[in-house]
Amino acid sequence: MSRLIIVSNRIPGKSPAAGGLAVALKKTLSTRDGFWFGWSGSFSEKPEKKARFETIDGLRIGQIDLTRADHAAYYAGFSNSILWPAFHLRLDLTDIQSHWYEGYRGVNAQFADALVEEIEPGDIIWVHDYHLIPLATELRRRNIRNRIGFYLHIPFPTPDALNAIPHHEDLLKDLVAYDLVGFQAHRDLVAFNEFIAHEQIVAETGGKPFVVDPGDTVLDVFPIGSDPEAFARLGKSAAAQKMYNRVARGLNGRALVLGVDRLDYSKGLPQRISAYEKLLENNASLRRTVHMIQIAPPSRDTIKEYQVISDELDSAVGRVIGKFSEPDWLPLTYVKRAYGQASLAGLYRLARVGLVTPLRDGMNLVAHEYVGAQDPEDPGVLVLSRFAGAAEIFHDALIINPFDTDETAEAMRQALVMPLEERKQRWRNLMDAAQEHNVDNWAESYLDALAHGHAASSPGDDDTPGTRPHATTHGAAGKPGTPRTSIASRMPFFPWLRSVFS
Ligand code: ADQ
Repeated sequence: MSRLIIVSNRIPGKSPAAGGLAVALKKTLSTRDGFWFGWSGSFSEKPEKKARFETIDGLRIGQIDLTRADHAAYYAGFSNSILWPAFHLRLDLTDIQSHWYEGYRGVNAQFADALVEEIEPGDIIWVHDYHLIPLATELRRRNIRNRIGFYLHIPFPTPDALNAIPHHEDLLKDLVAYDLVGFQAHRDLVAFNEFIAHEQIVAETGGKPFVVDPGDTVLDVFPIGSDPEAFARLGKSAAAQKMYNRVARGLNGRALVLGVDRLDYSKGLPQRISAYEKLLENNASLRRTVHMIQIAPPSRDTIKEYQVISDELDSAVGRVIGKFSEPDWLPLTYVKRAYGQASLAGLYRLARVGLVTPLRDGMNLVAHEYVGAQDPEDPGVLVLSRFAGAAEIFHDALIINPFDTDETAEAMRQALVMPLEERKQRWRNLMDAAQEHNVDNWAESYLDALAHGHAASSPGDDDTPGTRPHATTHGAAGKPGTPRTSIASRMPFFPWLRSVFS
């Protein structure tokens, strides 16, 4: 089996909340040779070009330090003040400073310099997320001919939002320098195709289009998941039980409405608090029978927009507590810290309503974890945003528009009064979906497609180009000698787009 090199902004074990993803990829890497490469979390005076290796939790980890200035431009700057808000359709929150792009490309080049020394022929390279879009281009420039795949954990933007990103043409060329680009949801593949269709219209109306030639690059949908069985076991563990009992005692028979998120403006937290406010306003009889817990540890708090959302949430929470609290009943608890997976599993299991209501989200693993941790004999109800990638999988959740706080409040009410039989039936279907789309299947199907140069197979998809020979002879200027898998052949939604590529 080929060696696997996973590349991500941070290396596992060093980021604050080690989510299901790190656990899953660690598991994948533990079954084959290879290593994980990323930023160490430390700073150096000068840009480092040589990777340091160490073994963390039995995994070989390669890392480099970055200079403070490069890191600021690459991470807080271009990645999280331009790409993140634009990909989440929050152009109002972008902060465009032209010099950040240089830092972004510079760090990608630095990653490539360090990696090039370590890559052996036949290695498969799997690059993760928006911080590293240019990495394949940089590696190809250094004559790396291995198969390189990219996975985008966040949504792909609409054409207008993409057009608002400085150097987006370069970024699109960078994407098609990969052999495989994986998206979370069909919505994202459709958005990519829409950009190309839009440029075609520009051409047809006499404008100057930007031509993206996907060449041999396969673009496809690989919805990420969690390990629902592990969460089911964790939900019954002693550590989970401890949290469950502690909180259940405080609830004293009241129903728990739970939100668990990273504190980020994409997660729709002020809107969620407003919806809960409406639930209490419109249903006086529920007031003493429910309690909401929102867990939201701060993230990226050096960026101004994150301080703003934190203040906004503080104020929304204060408003609801002030408006409804009684000396012996509080409507809401807001906890600004991260919890370990076992504690979260205990809370998920206790919650009658799981609120996953982002304004836009790649997938949202909290939705998967909530489903996994439920008691099959007394499951809670998932209230899920239609703008989370998870909505393409979890059809038996109560699907809401998070911008419509009346609708979200009504879904919460329905969840709270839902008969046990309906809760069980819905949960069974949700659990089936979580199991089908678990994280092991995700990693396996992505790596299979990357190794064999084909798109993910889907039921009834009879034109999946799944049996072509391996594509291994990539050069810096295009990929001669490789089978051409045009994205038009993967366009069940836009058959008319085939003409664009023919
Ligand atoms: P995130 O935006 O970080 O990830 P999400 O998928 O919701 O979002 O959560 C990732 C992990 O963080 C989960 O395993 C969860 O348990 C953990 N987590 C969240 N809040 C926590 C808290 N308060 N305390 C402790 N742990 C917490 C990005 C994309 C998502 C995509 C993931 C994976 O934005 O859309 O689902 O990557 O691809």
